[in-house]
Amino acid sequence: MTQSIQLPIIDLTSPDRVSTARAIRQACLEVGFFYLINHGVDEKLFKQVLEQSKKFFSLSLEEKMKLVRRNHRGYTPLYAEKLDPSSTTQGDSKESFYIGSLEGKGVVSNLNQWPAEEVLPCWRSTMEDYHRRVLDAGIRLISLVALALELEEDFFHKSGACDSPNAFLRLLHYPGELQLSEQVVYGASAHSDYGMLTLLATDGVGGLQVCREKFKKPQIWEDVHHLSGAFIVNIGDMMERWTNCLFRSTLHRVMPTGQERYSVLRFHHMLNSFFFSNSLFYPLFRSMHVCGMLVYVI
Ligand SMILES: O=C(O)CCC(=O)C(=O)O
Repeated sequence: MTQSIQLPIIDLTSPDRVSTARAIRQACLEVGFFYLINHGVDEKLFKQVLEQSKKFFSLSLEEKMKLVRRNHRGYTPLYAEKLDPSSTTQGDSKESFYIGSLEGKGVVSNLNQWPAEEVLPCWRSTMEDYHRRVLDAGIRLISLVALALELEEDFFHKSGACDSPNAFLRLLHYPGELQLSEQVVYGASAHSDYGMLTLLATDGVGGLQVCREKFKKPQIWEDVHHLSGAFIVNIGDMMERWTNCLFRSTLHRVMPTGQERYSVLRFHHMLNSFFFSNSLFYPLFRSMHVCGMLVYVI
């Protein structure tokens, strides 16, 4: 039987920011996952997002394929993705819809695709509202992450990293029927996220699992429970790299449960100019030295 993991709970409104930052640090060192509560995104809005997401995925395949993914935005059909390329099974049993940043300039502006208003009224405005509100929560969280790294609270903001985040909202639908073959068909096969932070909200149906020791064989997977109203936050590869593996980008997957499942992810990546700027990398690398965990040498 799979064990469950007890993730730490971080309260975004706690007035004691020093203790909160300490708790985030501990969570990121040990698991790379935590629950975020009091994040300011209204439960009612999340329910509307789930409703609208259900409406989109219930459209005919022909209708959904009109918005097939282009420029990393739009619809991806069932089995079209396999997050673990080493897995010998067919593609992942999920369909998804990607919405890129709303604030893009130049070549990235207006690349998002939207269902027509007459097909799904209020769909676009609901998604845009949610996208912006989760961005606000993410930006507040990033200040605490800076503190957790023993950096100035406004480190990421001052360096311009939050000005126009390269952030994606991703709607997911796992249809839920179990295959009657020998092969396990994953909802989402094992992977880590490549960005900085991910904020995940689900409809409460289980299936999410984490593997704390990605290099250990056999791998041990633990169930992550739903906590009503909370985001499940995890660290991505970019943050793991910035912190020289101090913060962990943990392997995770979604197992089939036989139940239909909906989830919504918001990925926070940072500006490319931030990522490639050595002068900005340097303070993070120095802070790794303090922890005696130098792995990458620049
Ligand atoms: O749907 C979920 O609970 C997680 C999905 C996920 O990890 C992903 O798509 O990167």
